[in-house]
Amino acid sequence: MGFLSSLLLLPLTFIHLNSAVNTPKKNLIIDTDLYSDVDDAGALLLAATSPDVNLLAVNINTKTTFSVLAASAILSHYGHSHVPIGIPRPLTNITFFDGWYFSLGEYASKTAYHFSGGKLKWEDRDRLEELDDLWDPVALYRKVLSEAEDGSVTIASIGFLDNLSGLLNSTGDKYSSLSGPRLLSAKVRELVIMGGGYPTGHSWNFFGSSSSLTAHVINNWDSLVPSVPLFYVGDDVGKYVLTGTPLMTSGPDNDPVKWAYIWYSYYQPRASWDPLAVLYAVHGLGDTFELGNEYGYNHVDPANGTNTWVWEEGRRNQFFLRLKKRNETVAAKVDELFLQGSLSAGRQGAGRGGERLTGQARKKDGGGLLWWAYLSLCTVLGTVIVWFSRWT
Ligand SMILES: [Ca+2]
Repeated sequence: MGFLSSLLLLPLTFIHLNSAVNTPKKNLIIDTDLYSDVDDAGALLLAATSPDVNLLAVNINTKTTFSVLAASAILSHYGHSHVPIGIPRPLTNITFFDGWYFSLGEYASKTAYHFSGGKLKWEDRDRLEELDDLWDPVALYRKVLSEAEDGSVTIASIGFLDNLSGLLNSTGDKYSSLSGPRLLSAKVRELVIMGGGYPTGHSWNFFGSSSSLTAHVINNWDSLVPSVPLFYVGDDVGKYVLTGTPLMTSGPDNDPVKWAYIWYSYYQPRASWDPLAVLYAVHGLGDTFELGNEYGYNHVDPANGTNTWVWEEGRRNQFFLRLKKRNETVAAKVDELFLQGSLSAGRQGAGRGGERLTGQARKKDGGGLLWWAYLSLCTVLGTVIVWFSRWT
């Protein structure tokens, strides 16, 4: 087949790609500690802008009003103001302070204030607990799961496991007569947990809130919910996948996650623990991940949150992931998705936040448009090259 004939077939290629996009979206619930690290915001960006995701709910597993308001602002910016949000009570007004490195900034309150266009508004921060729009996380889990198609939901836990522990303890209610474990068994396809080290580790997500609640979920999962596989994205997987620079330098100026990264890291790229967990939750292993084990299970010490992999051949329901590619290659992929998602929201006019930012703080986003034009050109040229090499 000649080169010109191949060019004529290009539209068919795009029709094929389009049909792939029309495959059923993945039902996803995110459980996040959007507060002490900005990679949660990056993970929300990926989930909210992926064409392959049907975002059912976002549960917060800290107790600060700023986490809720920031989540609402981010979801609203990407056109998902309808997605329900849950958080445990009572709420606090505590903000993040970097007492480890004394180098990281606080972003949740700034995102909440400067991009307050979500369903939950900055002006309502003192009466959030009274609002029907703010869910109890266990009730939200139960409502959303009860309404979902059987075996269709993926849960991505990218913070503490307190809410999931509550769900496991829950009993029948107005949403479902099933207990928490039975509801999970009926509705959930897989649970993805960001946290731990493999084969052993001491992870913030496991000890930072409650080691005993983490142990409750992980140590009892296979007996309470044996039909649902559990996948771990360990601390080592995303630690050296440094991302955020293209978003910070070239993302649209009205994007709350761009600003969250700037406020948190001062233009330094950040580890991608949570974005990689969401990437796996949405796309599976793909060409990015591989399984680190064939058998065994995770055990968490309820006293201190330390985890250890137990190599038992008869247990084949839990898996930890490894990267299949170099850290830099995976980082480039995440950065591309960050920027594509950010720019797509800007083009659709979904994001109108950031009005409170001063002119001094804002920057022109012309670089973002140039980057998008460059990506589009690369896509077209890449398609032409593939067809040329295949058919000539
Ligand atoms: Ca997190």
